[in-house]
Amino acid sequence: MRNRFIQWTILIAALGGINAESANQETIKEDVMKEEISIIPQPMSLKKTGGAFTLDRNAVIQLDSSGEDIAAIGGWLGEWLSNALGSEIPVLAANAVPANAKRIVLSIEEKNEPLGEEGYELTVSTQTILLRANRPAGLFYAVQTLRQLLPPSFEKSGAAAASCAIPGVEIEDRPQYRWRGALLDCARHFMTKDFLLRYIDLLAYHKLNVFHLHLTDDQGWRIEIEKHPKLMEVGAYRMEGNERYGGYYSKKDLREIIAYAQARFITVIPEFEMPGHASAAIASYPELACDGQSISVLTEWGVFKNVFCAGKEGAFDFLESVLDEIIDIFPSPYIHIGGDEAPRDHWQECPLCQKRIQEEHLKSEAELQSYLIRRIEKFLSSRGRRMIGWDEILEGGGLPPSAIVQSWRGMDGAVTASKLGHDVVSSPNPFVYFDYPQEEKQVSSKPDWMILTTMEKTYSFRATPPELTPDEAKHVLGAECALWTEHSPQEQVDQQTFPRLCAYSETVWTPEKALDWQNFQKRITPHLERLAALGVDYYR
Ligand code: TNX
Repeated sequence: MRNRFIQWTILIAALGGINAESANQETIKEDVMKEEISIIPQPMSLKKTGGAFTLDRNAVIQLDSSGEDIAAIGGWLGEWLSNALGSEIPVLAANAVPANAKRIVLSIEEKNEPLGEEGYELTVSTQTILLRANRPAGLFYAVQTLRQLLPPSFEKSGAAAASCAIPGVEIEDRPQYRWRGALLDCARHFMTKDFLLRYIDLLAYHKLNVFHLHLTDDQGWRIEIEKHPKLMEVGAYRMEGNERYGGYYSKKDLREIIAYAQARFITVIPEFEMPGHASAAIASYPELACDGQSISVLTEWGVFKNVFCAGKEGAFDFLESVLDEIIDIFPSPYIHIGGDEAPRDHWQECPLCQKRIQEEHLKSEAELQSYLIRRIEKFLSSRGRRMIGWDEILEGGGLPPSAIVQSWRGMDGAVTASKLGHDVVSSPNPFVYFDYPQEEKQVSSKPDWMILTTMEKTYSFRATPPELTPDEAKHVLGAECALWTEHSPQEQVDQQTFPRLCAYSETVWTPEKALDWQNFQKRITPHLERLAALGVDYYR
């Protein structure tokens, strides 16, 4: 440990231009090349300024203003540094800091408009580290960057070093996109609450700000809805052999997850799938389907014909009452209603669906689907929320302009939707689909999955389709990567997510012209050490 610390001090000192006389020059050179400053996602601008700030037990954290956010961010940083340095780093108001103290200054001050809501400046000089942002989110991201200027051992619990030299830099940074999301499918496999909290920490570390929870599907219902208790009694579990497998999140769990995410500037967006991927709900309440036949929560993967009936008013009552409880739990301005992969076979044979088609002067089952989507959109708008759905919600036409389209079948949905004036979130399969294998050797056990999503492929992802005009491109809010978990129980999630998520984070944060795969490859190696220190079981 001590050896490692000395190496770090020397190499960081060397990076900063300090002459580490007593050290063996050969070793320094090698280490310097290995351990360049490497931040992921790459900041918009970074200049090395020489010199270094020696961080040790004498440093203090200075808060330049009062307020809950700055106190929380300073408090977190103070605890984290105290833990790593093995001695208390005080967090003080500006007037309580001794005149000649070495200080880490946190400042929230509206000054530099281009930094926007999420940008920040980070300056490291010999006596001071300054983190400044217009808004709390920016300050939070400045802290994430500062973490990456320190050795990976600082991420482990327990004292890492008594001191450490941080290279002199000037960083100015802000995100490329305002919607930088990650989807986790907790329906196909259930993940514990603690696991989700840890996942949120890892998203925040990569400066992502949307956590999309896929909560309902054919193989499980994962959200407590008081009005419909069978969703939890029946829908939340499936049989795996002789074992009952599943679980769901209580409202209390979800509120805790949401608050935890909010403290890390992450919005949690819930997804309630309709009209398809509805088997777990229909297993709980068969009357929601056209034929009313009872079914079991499914144990196989794929696309199934069990969809909500679009002819029965009772089915709409169910959808709306569930949405009301979801709205009550989730403060997110956006509610995801799925909308993908909904076969219309049952609707073709259902007298009530056919009656609805006639009465509403619809021309087809596709239009019946868009009738359902429009009705739900109207309901959500009446509750002050915006609807988001997968690109199938474009089918059948008539989608209200405020609806957001999430493009997953490649980028066609993104192009069509933004040309129609809808806001768009890009999630093209397979580029940002982390359920796909990352190399050939992973494929053998899943013969139908021959498409690879390598880290390089993910890095080549661009949220904005090149064919859009500048005005159309303004509709691209950003992107989401997705981990569908048919083949990934909780213990597999790290391997599927990392390190591809690191590459993805850069595509949504870093300005497009600064994206550079060669350069990223150099930075990912030290970044993997950080992930290891954080206990991430990344794919090797
Ligand atoms: C398609 S992406 C789905 C998911 C599957 C995924 C597997 C989307 C809207 N629907 O239900 O899990 O493919 O890659």
